[in-house]
Amino acid sequence: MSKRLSRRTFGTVIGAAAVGASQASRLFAAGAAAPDAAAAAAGDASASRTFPPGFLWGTATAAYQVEGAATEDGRGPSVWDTFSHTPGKTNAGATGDVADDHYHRYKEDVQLMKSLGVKVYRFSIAWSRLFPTGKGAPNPKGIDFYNRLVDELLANGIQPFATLYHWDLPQALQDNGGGWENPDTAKAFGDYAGYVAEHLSDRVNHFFTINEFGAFVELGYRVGVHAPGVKLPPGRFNQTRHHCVLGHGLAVQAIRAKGKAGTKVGLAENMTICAPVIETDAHIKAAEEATRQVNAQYMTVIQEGKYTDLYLKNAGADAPKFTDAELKTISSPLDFVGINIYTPIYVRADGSPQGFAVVPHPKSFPRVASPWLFVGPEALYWGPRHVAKIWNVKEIYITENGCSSSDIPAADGLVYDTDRVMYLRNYLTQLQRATADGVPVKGYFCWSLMDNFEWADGYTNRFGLHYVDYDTQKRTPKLSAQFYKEVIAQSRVL
Ligand code: PNW
Repeated sequence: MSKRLSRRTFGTVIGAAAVGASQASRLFAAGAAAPDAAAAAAGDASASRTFPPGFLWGTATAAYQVEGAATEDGRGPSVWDTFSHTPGKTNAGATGDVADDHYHRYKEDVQLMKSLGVKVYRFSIAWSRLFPTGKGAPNPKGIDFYNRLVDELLANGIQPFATLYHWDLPQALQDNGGGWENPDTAKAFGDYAGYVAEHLSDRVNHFFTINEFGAFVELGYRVGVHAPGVKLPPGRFNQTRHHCVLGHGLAVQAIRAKGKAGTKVGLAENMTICAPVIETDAHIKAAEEATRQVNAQYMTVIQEGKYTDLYLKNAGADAPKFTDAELKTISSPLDFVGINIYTPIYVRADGSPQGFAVVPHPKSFPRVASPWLFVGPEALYWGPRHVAKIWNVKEIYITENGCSSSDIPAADGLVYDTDRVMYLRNYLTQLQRATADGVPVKGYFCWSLMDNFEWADGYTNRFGLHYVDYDTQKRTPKLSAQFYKEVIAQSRVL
């Protein structure tokens, strides 16, 4: 944050924490209940754990992970249908054919949200329901589903936040020119985005263009473990990255052109979060520079309108080809930035020309059920703080954060996911610290409302606040749902 903010809040935070400790020990010694939100708002010691007024609590899902109904009402196949139906690509051959059957059970799922008390819900729209082959004539039954969902959410007091692309590229676009390898896909994405804005922006005020370049492009087009399962050589791969950010920019422009006045647009990116190894000025500065450089191919070019010199230099002959007009489109101004945050990397200052070094996680670094998910709660402090400080962003949402767990129902049928509660409590503590320091985080979407199709991991590695029995489609709130419900009710870390 700015010097002004950090100096002003420094004393407040330290002061509040000191009072908080003594107040808490008095309360618990007396066996009293924890202080509630009213007391906190009145300046009680617990205020240090409270979120700002109007903070938006939510949950998130994505179309292919929950909807099912893969061939219903004219939906065309996406790259994830093809990939998951290819033997050996997903754990135990799992597909999203049925998933959580949310397409038919969305009303029940809205009630789960209502019971949690969320004010906002982030879902994604399946491009191939609206345009079965990615472009051309729309399928009216496609948008009908999202009309029903949006109306149901609003009728229950929940604001819809819609993501336009959560990885389910229409298969026809992949077959015809290689999907995002082809700049025509960026153009088709812009057209689709305009169509959605035209039809939903009377009720949906917030749109995210693309979810996680950092996952689907890398895993789908370089590593090949996600759809479409391609392993491109570096030059073609960097060009594909470029087409994806270009698609984002074209979608921003289309939403502005076709959406109702006042429609807000941003993205939901899993940028790499650079936490300083120790919170000294030198390491913090190194972490800020690292943030720009390690996110050069996506977030930095979107925010700054150019690729960093270091990115272009390292890519050499494999650097993407681009025009100034494309860079301008890519950096079209946004209303907000969404960041999906699960885990940090650690950065230290060093004497190298780039000024930073990434410190690899030791083998013993704690993780949860997903092997990539290292537990580093301070990611939820440094992520939004870097975005606000480096790019002067005024409206930030945490568009995903969550924890995978083994989640085995106990004898009483409930899931006591104390690991997820521990994870959320520690991450939210760091998010609250960010808001207390003046970082403009406006809302938080917990991933996920319910267990769902976890991509190549299939139905293992559950991330839900609700347990889903995939044989019966029964949803049961886990301990973490009870925890999150209390957090929301009091808008403070518990
Ligand atoms: C995100 N990694 O995916 C996605 O946006 C969600 O659809 C997904 O369910 C959620 O996080 C949990 O995984 C990721 O390997 C998948 O680093 C893989 C990675 C990161 C994010």
